[in-house]
Amino acid sequence: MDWARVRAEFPILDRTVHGKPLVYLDSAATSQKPQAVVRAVSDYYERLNANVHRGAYQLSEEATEAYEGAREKVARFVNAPDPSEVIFVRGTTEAINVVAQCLARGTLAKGDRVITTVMEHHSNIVPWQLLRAYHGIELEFVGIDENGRLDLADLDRRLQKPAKLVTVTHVSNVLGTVNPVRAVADRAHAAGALVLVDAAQSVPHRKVDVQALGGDFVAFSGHKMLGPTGIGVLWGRRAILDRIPPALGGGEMIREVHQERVEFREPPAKFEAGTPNISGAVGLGAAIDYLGKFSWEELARHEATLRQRARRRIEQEFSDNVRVYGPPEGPDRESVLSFSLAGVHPHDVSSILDAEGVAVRAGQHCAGPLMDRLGVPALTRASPYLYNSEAEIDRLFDALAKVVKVFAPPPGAPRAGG
Ligand code: C6P
Repeated sequence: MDWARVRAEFPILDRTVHGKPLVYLDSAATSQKPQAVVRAVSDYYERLNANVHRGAYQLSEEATEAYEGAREKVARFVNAPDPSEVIFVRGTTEAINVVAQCLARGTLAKGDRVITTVMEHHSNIVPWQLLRAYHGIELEFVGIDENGRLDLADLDRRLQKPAKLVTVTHVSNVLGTVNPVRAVADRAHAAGALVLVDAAQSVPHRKVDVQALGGDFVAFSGHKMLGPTGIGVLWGRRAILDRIPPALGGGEMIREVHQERVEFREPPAKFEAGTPNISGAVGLGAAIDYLGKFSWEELARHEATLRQRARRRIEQEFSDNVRVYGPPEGPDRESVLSFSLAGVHPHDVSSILDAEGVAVRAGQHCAGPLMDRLGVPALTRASPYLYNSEAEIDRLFDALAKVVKVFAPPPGAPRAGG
């Protein structure tokens, strides 16, 4: 694969910041979009725009076809048994909140146990904390080991008592750990619990097959996988979707409404109240088509090359002052590279990198409990994707060398700024 040509398909990557060519290394926060996705969205508005599922006219039928076509693409992309199991939502956060609200209505009751993990993003913690506060559920956190891997023995211990749900991230947005979701799901199911998988950080980088993962719900966001913002997916097993009540009520999701009675439509409509993000779904479909141009293996090889470059530079030049978090290179390690630089706050690191044109994220990464567990206030995170090059990884570390110079002068040297 000619990755330089791939990069050329992302117009934003041509721009400069602070007079320097942009090096975008924050794709775990949101990915950039190829021209094909931008064009699909504008094309939708230029040629197809109408509301879906309502109009008895051609334009609405075409918009509906485009929207439902995107659903079918998503279903094939994640190997869902049926497109009716694919619910369009705003993103991972909304998907998990929808599950929480649906389960709060009849499945989870006061005292029921929900098990999450300490490495979750806030979007897989706070919805459950809300159920704890307002519905009286109990919430527990599975721990991690020194390398940032999930402690399966801890999960087993917790599953010895009845639990209703185990909810786990497939890939950590901070540690890059790829969790053994199938093993977690099998254990949880054996204990009679449902399983939710947060696939926000895995779907952009590796084949996610919802059937192979073994969960009951899988959530992910379009904007991290080259698609537009404001569109995401909740996949759920049809038998469960049939059984649980909807989270939101309104138009589109009903069969009949009378003063005393309401009947819902079948999934997915039951879970999609109101006018959906039609252009977003079309853009997500275009992102899936775009990703389909690469094999997962060649994408993984490219990302591994970038990571190896980063690791080499760290070992050779920063071994004294940079600490990388998460498991070592291996099959259970994904792209994100979170690190601390001795004596320098991550916000200072990221501002100096920004001045050099390098965009990374600094802070808690919406993972407060994980920061507590790691005993750090914040981390700097570089998260490359398919459009990045080894030369850009070098730009990151050349800029980091400047950070070191500014903040950590060798003993005896004058401090920067006098
Ligand atoms: N993580 C990051 O910089 P939304 O915002 O709904 O699209 O995705 C939320 C979310 C859920 N789970 C995981 C594992 C995630 O990484 C994210 C988003 C971004 O790490 C923004 S905080």
